[in-house]
Amino acid sequence: MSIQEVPTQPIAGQKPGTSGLRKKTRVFMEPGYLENFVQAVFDGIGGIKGQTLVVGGDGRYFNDKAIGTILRMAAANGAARAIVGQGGILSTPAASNLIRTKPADGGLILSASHNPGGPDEDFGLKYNGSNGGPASEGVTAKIHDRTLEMDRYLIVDSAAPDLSALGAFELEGMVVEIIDPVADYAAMMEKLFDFDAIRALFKRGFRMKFDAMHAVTGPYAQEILETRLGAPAGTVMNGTPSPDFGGGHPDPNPIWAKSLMDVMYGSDAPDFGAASDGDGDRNMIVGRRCYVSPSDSLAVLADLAHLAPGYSKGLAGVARSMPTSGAVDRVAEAKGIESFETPTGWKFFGNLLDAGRVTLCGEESAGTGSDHVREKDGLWAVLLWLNILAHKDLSVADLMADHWARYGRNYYSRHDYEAVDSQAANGLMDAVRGQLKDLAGKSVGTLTVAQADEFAYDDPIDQSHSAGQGIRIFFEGGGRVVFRLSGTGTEGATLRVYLEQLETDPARLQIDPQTALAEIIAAADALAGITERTGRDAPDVIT
Ligand code: VG1
Ligand code: CO
Repeated sequence: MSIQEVPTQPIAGQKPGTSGLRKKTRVFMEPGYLENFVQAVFDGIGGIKGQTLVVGGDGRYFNDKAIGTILRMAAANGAARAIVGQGGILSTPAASNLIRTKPADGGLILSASHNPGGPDEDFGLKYNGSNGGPASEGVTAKIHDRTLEMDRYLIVDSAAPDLSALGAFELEGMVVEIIDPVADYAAMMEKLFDFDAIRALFKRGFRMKFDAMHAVTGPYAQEILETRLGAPAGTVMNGTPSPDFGGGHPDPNPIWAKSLMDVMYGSDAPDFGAASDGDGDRNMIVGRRCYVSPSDSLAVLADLAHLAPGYSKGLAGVARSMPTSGAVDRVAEAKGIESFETPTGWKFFGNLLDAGRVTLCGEESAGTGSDHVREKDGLWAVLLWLNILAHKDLSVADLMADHWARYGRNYYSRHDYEAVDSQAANGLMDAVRGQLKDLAGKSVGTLTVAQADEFAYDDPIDQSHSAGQGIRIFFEGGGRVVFRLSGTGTEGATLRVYLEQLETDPARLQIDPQTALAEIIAAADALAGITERTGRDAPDVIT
């Protein structure tokens, strides 16, 4: 066996963010850059001798080459087995499932999620542990500490096997098992959902469009929706993964999934539309001329999940990230189950899921999932919606109207200011932070502040403390604004402004969200001086 020990030095800035390490692809391609980080992961988790690892990614540019390097390094570091999706493809939830069921000791997922792909776009890598979920903050800190003292990495000389053929191959003492990326995932979905009822729904003429956005969910959606559930051919659009996602942003929101929105708001709109992101963990839900906000989707799923066989016993509890609207809390309250508020990022749901305290979780950024894996899961959410619609026989718009009539409506929107000068963004956050302690009772425009703080979280399971997780300002009358800087961007800073207003007046449940939120939007600008500090007079993306 020929293992090379390559001397190296720490590389500045290899600090994992909300969801692993994300950088420009060209940065990842610099000699030794990927190698340094991968070795820091292996060292940071205490070595991988004798371990089984799952490896796969969303198929973006550099995915296959990076996997080759990772396999050669895993072999050199003494791993026993690597399970790899054919062609290097694995959606994030499929990878999570494989880690849990094979079982494996952990996995490396190559994706920058909803960020665009290509030589001049973004790349990313994250480590998931043996529960199938993103590394905790503690593990991430150990990996980061290790990046600061890197001195060598290990790699074998032999080339990694070609990823296109299924089967088991040997790489200098390590077995590389190349598997069908879809089969195990599709089997799990068949167990959770009433496929007969969904099949019957399609037979009755129900029409849907699923936009895979040229990303990883194409093959999964084709197999599950068209082959197993009998949806007509052509239900899946943009279904072939491409290294640059057809030149778009694989971000399932009304801006980037515009072609789907056009279909859903067009004259011959189908009953149901959905989209998923680069790595398959997010979802957008849209009915005929009825966009469902991710926070509302979470609330509806929590309310009606018991209609699916996998959740027929009801839910242990629910969790949402702090910026997500309180709509799901209202459902939890009515059902008498626990609800938790965690910082942004799926890693914070892991302990609650492992402990059996929650069954469903979600984020305003179009992530919804359950205890079936330890990642958010785009297609899972779509199938749960289909299962619910199959039983309810209602249009999405009518289902939403029923939900709001019962629970009230949490009007919601997120305004993103992208690639803002980092200093200006930090200055804005500092300025708002500086006002916090005197804000309660003050009026801002037409509103009065009820309470203001900077969100910190104490994990109820392991008591770990996470500070600085976003600034929240609550207004009298059920309004809220949250200011937070993104942890997944690769250029400057992204300011996220999350806006929410609860409405319970039955006559005011069908207003355009930007109109319903006008006072909150004005208050956010008055508090933070967004225009003045960022030089932007409008957000880059409104979702
Ligand atoms: C964003 C979202 C967050 C999500 C994260 C990873 O993070 O806001 O809710 O968990 O992306 O999602 P940030 O720090 O940019 O706000 V994904 O689909 O990249 O795995
Ligand atoms: Co994603």
